[in-house]
Amino acid sequence: MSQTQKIEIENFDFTGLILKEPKEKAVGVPAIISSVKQMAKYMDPIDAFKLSLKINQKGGFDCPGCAWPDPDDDRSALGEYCENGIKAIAEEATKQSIKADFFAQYSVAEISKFSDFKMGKLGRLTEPMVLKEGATHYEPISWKDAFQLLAEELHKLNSPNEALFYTSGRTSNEAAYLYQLFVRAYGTNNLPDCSNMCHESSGVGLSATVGIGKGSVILKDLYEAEVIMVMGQNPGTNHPRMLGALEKCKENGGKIISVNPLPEAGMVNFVDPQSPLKILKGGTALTDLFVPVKVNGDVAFLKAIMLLLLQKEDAGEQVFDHEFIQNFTSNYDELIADLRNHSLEECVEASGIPLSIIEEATELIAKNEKIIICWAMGLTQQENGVGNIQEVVNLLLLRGAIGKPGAGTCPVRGHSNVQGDRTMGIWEAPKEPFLKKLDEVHGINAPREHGHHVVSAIEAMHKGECKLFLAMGGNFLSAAPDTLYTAEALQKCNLTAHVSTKLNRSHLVTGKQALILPCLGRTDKDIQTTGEQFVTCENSMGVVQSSQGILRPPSKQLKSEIAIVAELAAATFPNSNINWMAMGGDYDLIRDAIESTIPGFDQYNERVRKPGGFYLPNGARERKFNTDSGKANFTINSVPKHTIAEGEYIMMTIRSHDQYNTTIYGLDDRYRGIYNERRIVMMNQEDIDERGWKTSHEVDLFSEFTGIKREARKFLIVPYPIPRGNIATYFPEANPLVPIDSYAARSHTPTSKLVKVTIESVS
Ligand SMILES: Nc1nc2c(c(=O)[nH]1)N[C@H]1C(S)=C(S)[C@@H](COP(=O)(O)OP(=O)(O)OC[C@H]3O[C@@H](n4cnc5c(=O)[nH]c(N)nc54)[C@H](O)[C@@H]3O)O[C@H]1N2
Ligand SMILES: Nc1nc2c(c(=O)[nH]1)N[C@H]1C(S)=C(S)[C@@H](COP(=O)(O)OP(=O)(O)OC[C@H]3O[C@@H](n4cnc5c(=O)[nH]c(N)nc54)[C@H](O)[C@@H]3O)O[C@H]1N2
Ligand SMILES: [Mo]
Repeated sequence: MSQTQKIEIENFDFTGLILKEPKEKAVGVPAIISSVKQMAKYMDPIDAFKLSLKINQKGGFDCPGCAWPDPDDDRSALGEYCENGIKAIAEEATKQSIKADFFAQYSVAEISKFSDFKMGKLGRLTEPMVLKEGATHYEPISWKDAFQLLAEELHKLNSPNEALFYTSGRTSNEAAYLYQLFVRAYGTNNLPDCSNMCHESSGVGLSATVGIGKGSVILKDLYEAEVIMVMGQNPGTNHPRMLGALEKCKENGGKIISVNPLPEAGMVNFVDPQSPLKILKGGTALTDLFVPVKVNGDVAFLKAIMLLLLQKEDAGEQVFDHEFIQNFTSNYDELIADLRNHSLEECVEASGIPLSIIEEATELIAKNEKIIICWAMGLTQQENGVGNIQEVVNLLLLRGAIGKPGAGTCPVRGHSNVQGDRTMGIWEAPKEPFLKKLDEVHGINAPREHGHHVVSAIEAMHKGECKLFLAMGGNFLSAAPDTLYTAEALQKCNLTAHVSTKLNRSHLVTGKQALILPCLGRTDKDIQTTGEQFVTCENSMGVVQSSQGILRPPSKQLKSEIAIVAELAAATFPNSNINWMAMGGDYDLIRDAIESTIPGFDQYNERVRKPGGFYLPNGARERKFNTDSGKANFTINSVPKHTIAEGEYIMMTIRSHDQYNTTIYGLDDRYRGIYNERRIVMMNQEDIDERGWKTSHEVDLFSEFTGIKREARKFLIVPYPIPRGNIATYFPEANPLVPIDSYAARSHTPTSKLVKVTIESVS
């Protein structure tokens, strides 16, 4: 560790809490005003206008916000945008930029004192920088020297498995494919990615039950569904365009059930920003039934529904789809036998939900055929994240609600190309057929031994087993669990290097040496030796589309992620059989290689040039279940039990309305009525009263796990309608409390929504 470097993992200053009534309506005029303000403040007006016409349009660029799909035909002429998409774009296409003089002026230790919000507002990174061993300041380095340094450090390692190659989910298909090819040609499967912290539980649970790690529905199915149950997701903030789809469902007579410990604004009432008439009318009440589940009460809730359905069956009413169960599933008898071992009372109690509400939900599920269940982090970031997803599948299978119009599974992805990155082979546990193809197509000898996921990668660095960390995007330090432990782990590396658009905390807590490699973003024009390029992405529903930026990049020194991988590979393997530089200069060649390696990409270059792109094959959608049994599998998942000691609470760490993961756009959480402060704890009023505290009371938070006590200091209490015994804080401020060794069984996803904490008063 460099002596001069202090571990400054957070900025602890309060910014001045203001509380208002939580909103009942999402989007509408305030959202338009908020997004226009954001664009006007940080972007060049002409750039803002050009971009607003191209967001998520056919032939435009893919919004770097979320992975929600674009309509196949009826795209809004105003641009398929949303408030938070605009914020994501304004953050990237900002007119501010950071140049070498900034790094000369401020030492790493000084920059570490900036808040995440302030850091983001510094603007785009513009030239490659190096932090030399023992140095206090970053200094400029040429691209050639940067690649040389990385190549030398890679060659110095005792084994390729001592290097780690992280990916965040904004990386295009082409960049992801080339990157994993480079990593496997180098000789390791150490490809941890943000998905490990995100929807990994969905991938594992769905693969085991329905044979594909992705959802089974397309956008049209949501419009046609009779019931959509949204579980553990806050679309008003994180997938605002999804609200439009839910509204269409309602207009067609569908019902929406929202299962969440919090009454999230977007789910209560939605005003379509693209419809002036609807804005005037005041919008649609989206949620028909709000189910205030306790944190981690979802398996109990789903089992309670299944028990009530079973009671109906026992009484002679046919509510299970026996024909479907007979023809397409296995393990039905085992599931029913296990269900009979559970009592309804036990499940109702563990869910925290009044029986009457569960009965209402059951009626909706029993009376309707076309059922979709959508979910996000509330289900995946749990100890039993995989069990949660498998239980969702059990319910859908009992009702035959998969592989037919208007029905199926809908995990709503986070990063705009996180699903595509996995399709391209960004995975620590690749399957043999993929590796075999890679070997054939590129003449490499891809390693077969599985590599590190995020949690084991951090542990391996901490133990000194991994010494080089390269990140393709993201903010590993702040996104990972157990911030202090992760900081120590990164500091044990010889070299940490980040391909990034913006400065973040991962650039400041480094190995002995560090590199910042600045790259083009989604909105930037990308010109290579053979001319202007486009890239492709896969959205949450398996549609592959092109994306082409239109703005002049903020600096001539920026390279595309693809060019960076190509040049790094060429520097690392001077005598390679693979023509890395040719692929870096002409992305069509990478797409040709993808077509040869990965099923579903036939005539890739041709089909992706058609407006709207193409759908990837999806077995579950056609009731072709690619599992060992060849059928969809019912699974047995136990109801989690939590022993909560006196004074302990279960904490979930969630996103505010003004952030994109670790990027803090602003300090307000408008829909929740929490303004100008992020260091807050949402807590039930009765729990607050029990402690004798008042609003804004200052507290410290502690978590104890496997004998280690962790802390996060300085938070303010905010009364909020949340179940008793549960509290909520924001990610990443509360990440120091998420224990490194607390993760979901089988998916290794950190339990960011299930952290046992105690709260202590400061005064
Ligand atoms: N604007 C914006 N958009 C984003 C992001 C962003 O940060 N900002 N992030 C992107 C990424 S990477 C992702 S993964 C997604 C995240 O999208 P979400 O999953 O919607 O994000 P979170 O804020 O983590 O919200 C989790 C929700 O689950 C609920 N919840 C917590 N615990 C439980 C539980 O035990 N059971 C149930 N039923 N609910 C629970 C919380 O109250 C909250 O409403 O959004 C993507 N889109
Ligand atoms: N406690 C807690 N922890 C969590 C979560 C939680 O809910 N609670 N959520 C988890 C989830 S779902 C996720 S997905 C992870 C997110 O983990 P990450 O994906 O690692 O984090 P981000 O904050 O999205 O990364 C932001 C950085 O990405 C870089 N960047 C942005 N666009 C580009 C680009 O186009 N190219 C390149 N090369 N770089 C770019 C910028 O430098 C920016 O600072 O965090 C996880 N951590
Ligand atoms: Mo995510």
